[in-house]
Amino acid sequence: MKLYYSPGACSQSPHIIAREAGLAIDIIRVDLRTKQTEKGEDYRTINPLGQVPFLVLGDGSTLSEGSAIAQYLADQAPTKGLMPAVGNFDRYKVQQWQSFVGSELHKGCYTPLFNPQTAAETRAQALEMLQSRMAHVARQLDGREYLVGKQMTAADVYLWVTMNWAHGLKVDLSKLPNLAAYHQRISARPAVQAALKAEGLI
Ligand SMILES: N[C@@H](CCC(=O)N[C@@H](CS)C(=O)NCC(=O)O)C(=O)O
Repeated sequence: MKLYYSPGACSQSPHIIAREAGLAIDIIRVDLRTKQTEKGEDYRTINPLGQVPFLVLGDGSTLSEGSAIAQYLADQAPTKGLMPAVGNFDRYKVQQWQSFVGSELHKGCYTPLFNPQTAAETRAQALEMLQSRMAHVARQLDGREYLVGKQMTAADVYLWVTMNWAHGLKVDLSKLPNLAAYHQRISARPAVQAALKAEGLI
């Protein structure tokens, strides 16, 4: 299995899931600016969307969209609890949070914040929305260690990755103190540290 990634991007979420699940996976770095892989291939010939993450299985089948990739990888190791079983209501709660992170946080707030061409007013709106959506997350996490159930799932990993972006963009989440403990809890996991190291970030 090959996972195309860019250091610190949303592809880090399936990368961590693969490590948490103990799967043998080759990670291949993509330069998102030049759309070249570390092997010098034109990435668009592999994924026409030019985006990461992108998964290629041994038989050549491909999967795009981080949430789907994370679910697929998590389901390869069902005993790890990264994705609750089909039919368990918690599975849909994990999917709910994956959609929330993907649409309301990642695309809705962070994408305009990452774009240097975003107008100041739109940027201010995205920041305000991010604060309010993270306040919602913090309320949901009140008294809980993870978003769903008692153990970390694919949704927590995706949320954790986006929380790192807040740090990089100097978005102050310090008024939401339970988020710091949540972030640290996930950061401390060996698979998370291993993924950061493999991506050259520590
Ligand atoms: N809908 C995709 C979005 C993936 C995405 O936005 N990837 C970003 C990195 S976090 C990317 O590849 N950006 C480069 C580009 O869009 O050209 C998913 O959920 O996986």
